[in-house]
Amino acid sequence: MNFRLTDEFIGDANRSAVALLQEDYAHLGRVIARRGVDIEQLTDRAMQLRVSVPSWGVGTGGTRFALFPGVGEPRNVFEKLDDCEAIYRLMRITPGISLHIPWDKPERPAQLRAFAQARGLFIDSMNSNTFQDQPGQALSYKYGSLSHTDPAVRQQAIEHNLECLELGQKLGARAHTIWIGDGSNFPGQSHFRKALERYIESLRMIYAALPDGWRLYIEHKLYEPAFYSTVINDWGTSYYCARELGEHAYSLVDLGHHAPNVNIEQVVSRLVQFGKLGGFHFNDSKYGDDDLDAGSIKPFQLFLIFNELVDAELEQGDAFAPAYMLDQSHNVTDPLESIITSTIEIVRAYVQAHLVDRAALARYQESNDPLMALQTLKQAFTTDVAPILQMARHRAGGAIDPIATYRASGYRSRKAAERPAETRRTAGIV
Ligand code: RM4
Ligand code: RM4
Ligand code: MN
Ligand code: MN
Repeated sequence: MNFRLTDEFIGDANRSAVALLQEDYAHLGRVIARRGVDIEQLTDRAMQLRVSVPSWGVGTGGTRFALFPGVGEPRNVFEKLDDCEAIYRLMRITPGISLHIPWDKPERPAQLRAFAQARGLFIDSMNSNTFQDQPGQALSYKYGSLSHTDPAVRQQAIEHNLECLELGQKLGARAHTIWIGDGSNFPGQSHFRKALERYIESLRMIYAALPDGWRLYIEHKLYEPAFYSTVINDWGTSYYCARELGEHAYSLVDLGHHAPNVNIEQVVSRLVQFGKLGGFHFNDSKYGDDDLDAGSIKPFQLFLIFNELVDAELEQGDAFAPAYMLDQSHNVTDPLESIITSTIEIVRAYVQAHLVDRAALARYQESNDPLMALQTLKQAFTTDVAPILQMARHRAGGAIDPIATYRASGYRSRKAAERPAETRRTAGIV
């Protein structure tokens, strides 16, 4: 027994919403036509965007104080993919899945690959984990992994990453993301330069084994779990490492991994300019690496980031292909609902960024008219593009109102019956 969301159910749910959608869509089409924008082009773009879902985001996450699991939580990677399928059916732009190893390590990779394929999904990226010790592991990562002072620990961490690459090849993945928890808690504890040298030396070994056509993403983070310093603390360090390694290494920007008030859109612009923007871990935050839902706290920032991305996309065309991935921890919501609404916010920001009158913006920038430059951005940001997002989903076979459709399906209570709770699951960020 495995309840699945069907196309028929979604089609039925859409039926009652189509008439109003068409009205709203036609009206919005007229509004933006006045600005010289063709709504059909925006809808096409919304349909073509792809956002990857993290396998670890479909289970309830936890804080360092507690984890309050929900009902019907996925207990293994197959059940996580079942949940990803439900998201995909409703959204239609989320077929790519990021896996975390060893949390998602399959016994038979070919079986997992086929399981994903049968659900319209594919594994697009791998993530290594050297920030925890696993049962039976020979050496501890308590004092670091790829940058550890002991070469034997570094070797163990390198081998884990090599294993991820090998497994990823069997699963059909095309990218590998490395985030390490390495750093220090006290001044003097670690020699900054030596630690970074050791990290780069380890990364060279991993990069040398990167399969053809793959990308390596280096993810920085300024603090946590190390609270005084981290080895890959900021985008500059990440950029330097990516450049040292070679053309297939890129920087990955997790929105929650910066100090408060950092101008992330400018960081994005710099990485674009230097040809090293690999992709994103989207989420939102108020204070630190809060892993809240994308667009829930600072929607204008998300828009400004997409403003940079769309600017680059229009200039570089298909050559510009950063990976748009989510990385969130859902503590108080149904994780599927959070992933769905976060995906909607990402598409919203993307479509709004395409609404920016770039010729006018360039003129205001050249003539030093800050007020009108901001107004040009604000005009796009304040346009309600919901009918475009709804129409894009509808045309792709997804849900006009994904949350209402998901709730009406009874998916969560069906899973609660199918998946009796276990005391501790592998899903979720703790
Ligand atoms: C909280 C707070 C409380 C303490 C818990 C464990 O952050 O500081 O006082 O009891 O941690
Ligand atoms: C980290 C980082 C990584 C993610 C882990 C679970 O903070 O964001 O991307 O793999 O959490
Ligand atoms: Mn991340
Ligand atoms: Mn994070």
